[in-house]
Order: sequence, then structure tokens, then C-alpha cells
Amino acid sequence: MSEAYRLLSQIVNPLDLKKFSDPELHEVAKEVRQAILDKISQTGGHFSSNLGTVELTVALYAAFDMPPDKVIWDTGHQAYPHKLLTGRLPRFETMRKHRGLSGFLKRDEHELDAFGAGHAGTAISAALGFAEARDQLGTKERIVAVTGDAAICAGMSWEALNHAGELNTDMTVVLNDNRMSIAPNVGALTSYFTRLRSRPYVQDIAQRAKGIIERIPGPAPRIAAGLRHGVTHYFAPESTGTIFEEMGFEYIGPVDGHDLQTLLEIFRNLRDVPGPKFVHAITVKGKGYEVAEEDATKWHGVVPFDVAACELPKKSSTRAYTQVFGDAMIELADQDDKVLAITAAMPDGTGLIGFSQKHPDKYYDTGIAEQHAVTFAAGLAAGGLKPFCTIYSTFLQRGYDQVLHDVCIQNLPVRFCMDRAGLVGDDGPTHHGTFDISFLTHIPKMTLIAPRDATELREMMGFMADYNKGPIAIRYPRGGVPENLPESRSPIEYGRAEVLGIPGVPRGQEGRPDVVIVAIGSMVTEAWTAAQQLADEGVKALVINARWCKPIDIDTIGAWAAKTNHVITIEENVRIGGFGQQLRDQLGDASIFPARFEIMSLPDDWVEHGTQPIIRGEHGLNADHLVKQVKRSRANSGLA
Ligand SMILES: Cc1ncc(C[n+]2csc(CCOP(=O)(O)OP(=O)(O)O)c2C)c(N)n1
Repeated sequence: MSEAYRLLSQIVNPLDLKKFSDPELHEVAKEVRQAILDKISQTGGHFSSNLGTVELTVALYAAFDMPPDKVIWDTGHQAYPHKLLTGRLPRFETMRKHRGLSGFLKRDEHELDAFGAGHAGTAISAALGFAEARDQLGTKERIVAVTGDAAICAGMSWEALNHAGELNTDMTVVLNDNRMSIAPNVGALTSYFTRLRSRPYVQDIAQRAKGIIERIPGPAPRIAAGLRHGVTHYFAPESTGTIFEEMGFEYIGPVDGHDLQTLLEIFRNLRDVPGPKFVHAITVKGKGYEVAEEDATKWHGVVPFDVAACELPKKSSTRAYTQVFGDAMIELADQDDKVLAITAAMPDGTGLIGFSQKHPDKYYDTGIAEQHAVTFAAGLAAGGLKPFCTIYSTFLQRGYDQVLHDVCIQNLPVRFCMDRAGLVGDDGPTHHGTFDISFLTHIPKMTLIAPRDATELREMMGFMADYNKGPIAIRYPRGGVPENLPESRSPIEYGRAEVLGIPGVPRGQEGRPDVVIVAIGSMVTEAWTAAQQLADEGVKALVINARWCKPIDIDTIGAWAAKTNHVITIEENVRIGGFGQQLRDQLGDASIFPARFEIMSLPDDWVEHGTQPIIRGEHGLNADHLVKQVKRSRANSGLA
């Protein structure tokens, strides 16, 4: 192991930190920061958030006894220091690679990943559960939750604080406040944290207290005792009355989250204080790497880069769906005053930055509050506007009941735009958007569409802007738009699929195809490529771009299905409740039963992380697998 990690390489378990002196712990912190810089610049991954949690993590892990103590990280994208202090340095090069370390926390990756994470706002609830389980079972471990200033704005975090304050359970919540979500944090709570930050730091108070103590005659009063009641309480009456104290927590803060020595003292003093405690640590996202400190959003998640150059490689010139979406939103709002865009803390990821600049009065960022974003959009729609509620597929899962109860029961024309629908790649199972066909199409009144390419995305959004009859959602994948599809296209019509035909055969002269491939969204390009390959081998594969997940165009698809013995569907969604199952069901209702009906979709299991091409390939969702599937099926039925 390199000399750069002299101490870190000796740590397989946080208890190993106990053998180091405080000055050595400062060295460990330096090595952790260096490892993040060295390794993430090679592999890519979450960067600036992790540089901000180095001292916090070292201090917590040195002060607490882990195991059995447990630290529950919110979201998990800032937990690389945790991974490094739990013996994963030798595997760090595999970060976010297929079969390598996950970029988030996973219980089955490591026993000290006490609770899995990926979506924000869960840590305090889970920690409270752990703390209550401990009390029920009569064990003694200490429980800590670490959450961010954006994650704590999620409704769930407040539900948990509310509950924890009432239960008066022994646990510590650490707020890692760097003022940043991925973008700058938003909301009234953020302004409140700013006011708290402007109070004297615990370090300064402790210093002042020490001065006072030294001047008091008699036995030295105890700083630790001061901490017991909150140094801030005792020596700085102006620091009392935070919302956290009102909710039953002992509030310690603000504290400089990079001052390792003070953090060590605070956590060592605090660990055995009973009841709920709240430590407000002020950190800097990107700490220690200047350009990342200056532009933490740009350096939030990175591809491999040259550390010395302090620059990220230029983004690929391939046009991404996200960009097409962002540009189309601007055009729609240019043309129609009623069009609004909503994001839940993802202005960059959803492509809405340009919109927020061009139409600031039509743009809303709710913070990490997907449930609220959905119901807020429902209110806007009920109030006569045209809200485009823009939430990644995976995060809309948070708003399922709001979609059902607030939007669909009332049949309100909210436009849902789900970026990252399908397999997202390196972020893995917490982030794949592979459930939305299933969880949206079974809700009455919902309409769900998926474009095959950039032009279709723009056209479908135009359709959505004009569609006022009820809720409508669109799903589109992460990544570049495909370019290998036929340029001729039919207009977007409610509930109408598009027949792309058989490659090389003029439309109208297809006759009886050997196989009909019905593809949805991202899979249309794969289907067309497969059909081209099959055509070269003399197999007539007719491709239908389904466009509508709901309502399925059973007339068009049924007519072609009735002309062939073989139908294959392909989609980036789980099989259960997916497009293929629903099509088969509806064809059955129409008494159309092709001899072979095959569904290519995702299994009833978690799909791990890896690049999109790797995991699509692993699950058979690409042109090559489609070709193989057709040939295998034909061979099995004696046709090949
Ligand atoms: C429910 C949910 N919505 C959105 C996201 C996307 N997301 C990942 S990290 C992040 C910002 C988190 O900021 P904060 O909690 O302050 O932690 P920091 O990165 O600043 O340490 C967001 C919005 C998510 N993971 N989960």
C-alpha cells in the first residue's frame, strides 16, 4: 500500500482508530481526503460531498465504538470516508463499476453499512428505529444519524424529528450543513440554518468559556458538563431556543465541521449523554480541492479527471434527452403563459437551469420534497395552470400516493416528466427508474407515454401542453438520444402507436411479418437495429413504436399481432405490471393469442450498478439479445 495511506491502510474497522493518538487522527483525515482525491479522479463518482465529510467521519468513528455503535448516513453519496474507514480502501478502484463498490450504502456490501441509502431523507427515521430496537432488546449501542442540510428539508426528516423528540430516545443527529443540495439549497429552512450559522461557533464559545473558567476560583468547572447541557446553553444564552431544542433535542452548534479536534471533543463528550441530541456542523462541500469548493455543483458527481489540471473533461457532444427536454420546456413557456416547471431539488439533473433563468417566475424548486411537489402541482393544475412536474422516475416513487390521491382521483391535468426512466447505470438499484410503467399505469385516469427519440420527446411535450383532460406522464431515459431511427414519423395522436415497419420494405407492403416487435421508449432504437440485422438474414421483423404505455393502442398492435405467430415486447421496466404483461392481457381480451408471445423486460429482482450498456446487456435489453431471442424462438419452433 502506498506511503500516502500509511495509517489508513491499517484500518479495517473504525475500532482501529482507537489505537491512534489525536495527532495521528489528523493524519488519518488527511489520508482519507487524499484517497478520495486520488481514487475518485480515476474512477469518477460523488466528489465534493465526500470531501466535506472527512473530518466529521473521522471524529465520529474515533469517538464512538463502531461496532457495535451505528452511524446511519442519509442518501449515502457523502459516505465514501465511511467506506474508507471500514476497510474498503483496497477495493476503492472498483467504485461504481460493475460488480464493484456501490456509490451508496448497501447492507449486503458491508456489515457496517447499517442501513442502505440512495434516496434522501431517510436517516433520522431509520436511526430512530435502530435506537428503539436497541431499547426494546435491551442492548447498549449508540446510534447516530448523519443528514445533510438538503436532506433534512425532506418531509420524512421532520416526521422523524417530531417522533424522536416525543420518544426522547438516546440518539444523535448530526446535520452536515454545507448550504448545498446538489445545487444551492433552497427553502425557508435554509434561511433558518443561515441564521443559526451566524451565531458564535461552539469552538469560539468553548474558548470563551475556557477563559471564564480559568478565572473562576476553586475546582475547575467542567467543559464536559457544559457540553452536557449544550455549551451554547450554558455560556451563550443567545444560542438557546432553536427549533431543534423546541422539539426536544439537545442542540450543539454551530460547530466547524472541519475542526477535527473540537469535533472529537464534542462527540467524546456527547456519546454518553442521554436523550436526543442534535449537532449542527458547518462544512464546505469540496473542502480541500479549491475548484470544487468554488463550484460544488459542477464537482458533485464527476467523471475521471486530471487532479493537477483542476478541470473536468469536456462533456460529450452527444445530445442528451435532458437537454432536449430543457430546451422544449423553454419553448413551451415562451408560447404559453400557463406553462410552469417544477423540480424537487434537481434543477441541473432535470435540465431546467436554462428554464429557471429564462422564466424565473414560472419556475419552482421545492427542495427534496417530491410528495409536496406532486400535490403542489395538483393545486396549480386545479387553479387553472399547466404544471410540468419534473421528477426522476425513481424519485417519483416517493409521490405515489400523491399522484393517486391528489392528482388522479381529481383527474387534474398535471404533466409528469420522468427523466432517468429505465436503467440509469452506475447509481444502481436505488436509482434505476424501472417501475414507473407498473406503478403509474394501474392508476385510473393516468396516461403514460414514452418517446423514441429527441424529435418525439419535443412533439410529445407539445401534446402534453395542450392536453387538459387529465394527468399525463412521460418517461425518457438517461443519456444521449438515438439517431438510427427512420426520419419519417406519424403525428402524435392520443392512444395511437406508430408502426415503423420492416427495414427495407416500403410501408404498406409488409405482408405477413415473421415477427412483430413492440418496443417502448428507449427500446425502439434497439428494436429497429435488431430488425435491420434480421432483415439482412431474411427474417421479416416489423417494429411498432408503442408510444403509449397507457392507453395501449390495442387496435393497431392487435391488428399486426393477429397477422403473425410471434410477438415480442421490449421495455426498460420490470416485467410485473409492465408493458408486455399488459399488452398480452389486453390482446387476450381481444381474443388475439399469437402462438409465441415473449416479453423482454427486467426481472423481479434488483438490478445492480454498472454502465448502461453492461447492465442492459446483462438483462437482454439490446439489439443483439433481441436478434438472438428471435432466432432462438424460431429455432425452437422449427422455423430457422
Ligand atoms: C428523494 C431524493 N430526491 C432527490 C435526490 C437527489 N439528490 C442526491 S444528493 C442530493 C443533495 C443532498 O444534499 P444534502 O442533503 O445537503 O447533502 P450534501 O450533498 O450537501 O452533503 C439530491 C437532491 C435523492 N437522492 N433523493
